[in-house]
Amino acid sequence: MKNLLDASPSTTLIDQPSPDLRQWLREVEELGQLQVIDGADWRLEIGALAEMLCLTPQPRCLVFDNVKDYPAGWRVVNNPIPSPQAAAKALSLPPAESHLALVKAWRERSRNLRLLPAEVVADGPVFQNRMTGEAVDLMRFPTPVWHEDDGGRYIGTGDIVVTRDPDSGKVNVGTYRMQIQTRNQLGLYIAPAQHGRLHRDKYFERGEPMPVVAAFGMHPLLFVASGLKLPLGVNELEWVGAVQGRPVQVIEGPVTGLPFPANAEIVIEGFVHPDSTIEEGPFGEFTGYYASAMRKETYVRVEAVYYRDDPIILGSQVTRPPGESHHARRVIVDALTWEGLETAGVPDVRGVATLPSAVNGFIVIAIRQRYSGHAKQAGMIAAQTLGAQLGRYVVVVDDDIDPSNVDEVLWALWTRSEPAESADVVRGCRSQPLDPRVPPEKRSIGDYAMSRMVIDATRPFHWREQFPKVVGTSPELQAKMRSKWGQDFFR
Ligand SMILES: Cc1cc2nc3c(=O)[nH]c(=O)nc-3n(C[C@H](O)[C@H](O)[C@H](O)COP(=O)(O)O)c2cc1C
Ligand SMILES: [Mn+2]
Repeated sequence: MKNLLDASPSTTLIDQPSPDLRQWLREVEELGQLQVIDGADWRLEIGALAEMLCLTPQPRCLVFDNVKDYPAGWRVVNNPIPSPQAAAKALSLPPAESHLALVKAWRERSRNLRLLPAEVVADGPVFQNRMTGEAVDLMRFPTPVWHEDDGGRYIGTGDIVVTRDPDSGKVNVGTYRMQIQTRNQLGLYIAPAQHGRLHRDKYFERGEPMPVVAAFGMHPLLFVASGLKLPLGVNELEWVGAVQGRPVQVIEGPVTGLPFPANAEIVIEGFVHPDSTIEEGPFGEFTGYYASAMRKETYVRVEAVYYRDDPIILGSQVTRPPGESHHARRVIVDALTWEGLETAGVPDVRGVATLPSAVNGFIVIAIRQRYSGHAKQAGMIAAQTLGAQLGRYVVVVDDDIDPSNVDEVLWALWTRSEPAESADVVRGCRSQPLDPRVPPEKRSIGDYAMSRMVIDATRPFHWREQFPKVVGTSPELQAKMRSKWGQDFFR
């Protein structure tokens, strides 16, 4: 199926090339948020520095150059979208002051989003170098060993993996981890229910290998989209085209026919064969735990590799949260949860935030209470939205609380909830194998359902007017202080 344009909105910038990772790095440099690090070892040092530098007050996008054992210019990037400012840029939104402002701006934008088919081109920078057949050698790239107990080198962390549904012909792009096993074997872990996994199951049921394309190094919006649970059937390349207002330029791979960005840094083509497995893992995961022991997993037999001159691997140091910034993705996920609440008819939602320290295991909803039961309704529904995939806790707060501010949320939780009355547990909700708290006996039978707690931390509706008055300098008095002592005084 060709991804040719059937409709192009007037705002489309067809004559311009799709932005690539290099252009993005220049933009981040202009923001003053880029840091180049020379001389790190691919064995653990890139991973350690990436983790440690994400914990600084103002984390930057890191570019590792002159990696030990590799030529200058063959780089590894981490934390490509280091700040809310950069997130706004990546999502083509005007700069916004707060997380909530970005979520609101995104909700406006996404209402008019129309998928934009990719533009197929014959050639691109990714074809500057190639290795095929026996010449394929994945060891050529400065792939890090990210964590001390990892089972090997993971070239696929900030990757995009392209597959096609053999029934509908629809293309999907997902981020799934890829471990280099040998010079032409790439481990590929796709969790159950992922779109790429549904594709794989269909090919395997027919006894056929699954064609796969993966790119390492591309504009970070592609990585954002690829790590997002967009609806099944949505081609993430078309979604990126819609957000950027111009089609993503793709090449259809000579081996698989699958599309990949023409200006990607490194691309592989190959096949996942049924009944063919290799040792994969362990790997330090985003939950903050090593997810799985070394075990048998399917892999890609790589038939061709294309790469640009001086290729750049886009990595993602997945580690104990908050880790690298997933701000752009959070904006979209929070907007989706908000949308879900409105679709279900919950009125007066004023904010939604997942807290970075708990990935999507802790969701906060702010509402303006309208009736008794409103808060619990919002919490129960939010607990089952797509945003709550690895959900654990949902806390509902009044709209004087910024749901993205941990201090405000904990204060509200402590002072406005009463554990014996305000919390409810829902059992048997969806979780997944990466959830570290799934007990061994359930894990062994493939039962990953876990419980969720919904906590109403709003002022109790029926006596909210009698709730003690909040202490704090009023906005008016704050403004007066600012104008008297000057804005800089409060930095
Ligand atoms: C950095 C990063 C690494 C990820 N690694 C994996 C992985 O190894 N396996 C997996 O199944 N999902 C992984 N995910 C989650 C999926 O990318 C995400 O669920 C996405 O929705 C998958 O795309 P799909 O919905 O089209 O299947 C990762 C996400 C990110 C952001
Ligand atoms: Mn998908």
